[in-house]
Amino acid sequence: MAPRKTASVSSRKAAAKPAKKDFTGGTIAEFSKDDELKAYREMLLIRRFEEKAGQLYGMGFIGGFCHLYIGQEAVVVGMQLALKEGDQVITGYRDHGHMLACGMSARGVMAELTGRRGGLSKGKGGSMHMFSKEKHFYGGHGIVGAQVSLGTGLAFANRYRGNDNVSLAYFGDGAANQGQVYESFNMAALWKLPVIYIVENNRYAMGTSVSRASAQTDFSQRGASFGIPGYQVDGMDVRAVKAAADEAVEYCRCGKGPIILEMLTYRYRGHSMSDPAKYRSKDEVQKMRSEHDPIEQVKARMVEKGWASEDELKQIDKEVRDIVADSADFAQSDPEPDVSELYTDILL
Ligand SMILES: Cc1ncc(C[n+]2csc(CCOP(=O)(O)OP(=O)(O)O)c2C)c(N)n1
Ligand SMILES: [Mg+2]
Repeated sequence: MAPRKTASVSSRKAAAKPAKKDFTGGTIAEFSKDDELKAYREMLLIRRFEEKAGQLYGMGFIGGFCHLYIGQEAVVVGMQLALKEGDQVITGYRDHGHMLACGMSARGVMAELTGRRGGLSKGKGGSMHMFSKEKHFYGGHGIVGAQVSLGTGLAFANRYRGNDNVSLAYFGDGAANQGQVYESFNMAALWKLPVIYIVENNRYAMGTSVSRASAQTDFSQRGASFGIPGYQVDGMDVRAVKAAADEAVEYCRCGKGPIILEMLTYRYRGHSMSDPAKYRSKDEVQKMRSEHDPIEQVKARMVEKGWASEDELKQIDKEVRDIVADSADFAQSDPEPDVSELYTDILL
């Protein structure tokens, strides 16, 4: 068996200049003050949005499924920082963070959660099914693993059209065990499709830990038999994600084919809104929160470097909370779709 690779993509270039290492041994991007502030604001928006969504769910405003992304914010925010206009994103049902990172409006996402007219799917898709052609976001999918095939199809379309866009297909550690993932890997490698497969390894698929369900727990190696390179990345550090994203995007954009990034991350909340949480201890969750929280890491760095005072950070938090509060007000006051809309935009 090939030796386990634990370096991030960027470590391949690390020979010339010793770079700072994250806990996987990969390099981390140097962030300027503006980079840190941007990452902080965007991750905080996702965190506060999800906290509010959890509250609205508890109050009965959101029906059906709702999967929160709290804890995993650095993954989408770091990846998004490496994209250019036209690159596409597709993911599963834990999708609110991806949509906000793609620039879709907080109002549109929240109103979709509450099933209102102003929601991104006009109130008929719900938490797991939202799309934005304008922001190149292709969902939002409830069928575990299906987005991997669709994301491969997006890459095929880019190749066919001869543009240089890259598609990002996000999926979980559980989804990584689906058969269609490997059919996709085969085609993507065969045709050198520009797709980045991002495995968000948050250690659990519903209540099943990775070690109970996976024979090969190093997901970065899942493309080995197709010759797809893969790297593990500290998915709790937005700078490590950005460094890996930059190199993966460059690799795909210049026609070398698909690449896998395994993001080592963690979800703080339950799988969905009802989760007895018997499969892990409170200490485990608390340890991740206190030692690896992606937002606290940025905050601590900025304060230490004197790039932002506690007051300035509080002001950012206030601005973010205002956006979220506005989205929640809208999501409660916007009307539900008219009954006459029941069959519009629906495939029968
Ligand atoms: C094809 C299919 N099988 C099973 C399910 C039920 N299901 C929903 S989420 C989930 C776990 C997926 O876990 P993972 O891929 O690790 O994603 P995470 O929830 O951790 O983000 C399962 C089995 C489904 N929705 N679709
Ligand atoms: Mg998982």
